[in-house]
Formats: sequence, structure tokens, C-alpha cells
Amino acid sequence: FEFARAVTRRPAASIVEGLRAKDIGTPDLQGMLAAHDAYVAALRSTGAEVTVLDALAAYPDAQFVEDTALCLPQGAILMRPGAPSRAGEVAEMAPTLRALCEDVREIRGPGHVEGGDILVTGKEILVGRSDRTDAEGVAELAKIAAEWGHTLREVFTPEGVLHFKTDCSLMDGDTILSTKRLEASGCFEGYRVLHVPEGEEAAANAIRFNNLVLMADGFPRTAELLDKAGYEVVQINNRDCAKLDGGMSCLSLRF
Ligand code: CIR
Repeated sequence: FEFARAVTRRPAASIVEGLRAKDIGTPDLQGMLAAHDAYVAALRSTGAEVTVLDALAAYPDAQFVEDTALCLPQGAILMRPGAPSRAGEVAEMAPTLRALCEDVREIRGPGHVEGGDILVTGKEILVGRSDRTDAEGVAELAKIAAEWGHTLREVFTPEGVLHFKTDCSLMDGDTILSTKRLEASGCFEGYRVLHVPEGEEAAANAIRFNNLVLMADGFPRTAELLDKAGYEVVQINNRDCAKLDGGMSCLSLRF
């Protein structure tokens, strides 16, 4: 959770076309831009260098950069999104990572992996199979991770949940914030788990970034739980991103 850098992308007016599991309203560009500014400012306040890429009108989900790559200390791995409309986002991200990372590998297929399904903890990489991430994709990623000395464990994203990290986040090397429904799968054995209070499941997608925990605002019981556990919490308006099933982790690559 200690990072020198992050890469984000400004949302485009085409966000209204962004993918969503359920239509709960049209996201508002001005609202999303204001939230994005607050998000970038919070990342920068920790001393990290934050790259803000230009909006990409051709890809309505492109501000959710996390899904395009996995960044590890050894280098970056370009993903192969399971959502066909998002496949082209990877090539848009590649030059930035090639400029910033020592080594850049890629998932060539035929499998698929999206970054939202990957949780890097202090001791391993957990990858949740989901509607976007399949067994072949996990296997290809595992090979690259092994070459770089990482242990990768395949786990499962619950039915009806977009990404593995929709329901969990790393708080420190061995502490995870998780919904009860995800933890019930047994995937966090050996970790200290903080449960997101019932009814606040959407707060589970947070990020620990250096000294801060960034979480969506509007979830007072989760904020209190994290505060009591000793974390310095910054709350960001996630109302518009939530309409596209997006949260704190989706909005940046961190390394
Ligand atoms: C999608 O369905 O792909 C986007 N609307 C949301 C992606 C959220 N990304 C993430 O959780 N890492």
C-alpha cells in the first residue's frame, strides 16, 4: 500500500454510455469531474506523483483505468478485459506504462482478466474469477506473476458482483476490508478481516494509498469502523461512478 505513483484518466462526456449491471440513473459529467479532482488531490496529498490522462470519448468506461493493467514492483502486465467494449482501452494505456515501468508484459489470450478482479496483498496475489475474468486468463497471469516471484491464488467473485474488488480492499499488508458475502467464500483465511457493516456493502471498494484510506462518502458506519481501527480516512463523492458500478480502486493504477 506504499506507492510512489498513480495513473488516472479524466472521465469523458461519453460516460452516459458506460456499462452498468442495473440502470439506477444517468451519471453526471460535472459531478464525476469534481469527484475525480478530489480523488486526484487526495492521492497527491500523500506525496505521490499522479499522472492524469486525457479523457477518451471512444471508451465510455476508460476512466476505470484499473481494469487495463496490473502494476507490480517488477513491471506492469497489460490485461485483456472480458467486456468487449473495453478491450481497446488497453492499447490506450500501454504507452504510459511503457514510459513509466521497467518491464511491460501482456495477457495475450485467449483468456480474459480485468484488474478489478485482482487484489495484491502483502503475501500473494488473489485473482477472482468473474463474468470478466476466466480460468485461462488467470492461468496466463499466474505464469507471469511466478516469473516475477509472486504467488497467485485463484478465488471466486460472488455471483452478481462485478469484480472481486467490488467487495473488498486491502487496508494493510494482512488486513482486508470485505463484505460478509465475499468473506463467506473462505478466500481470506489467515488474514485479519474487517467487515463492512450490513447495508453499506458499496463501501467495500476502498483503497489504502500510503497514509490514507480513500472510501466513498455516504457510508458513516464504515467510515467510523475504519477510523476506530486507526486508519486516516478520506471520503470521496462516488455517486456518479456508482451508477456505472465503479468505485475507489477502479479509478487508478497504483505503483
Ligand atoms: C464496467 O462495467 O466495466 C464499468 N462500468 C465499471 C468498472 C469498474 N471497475 C472496477 O471495479 N475495477
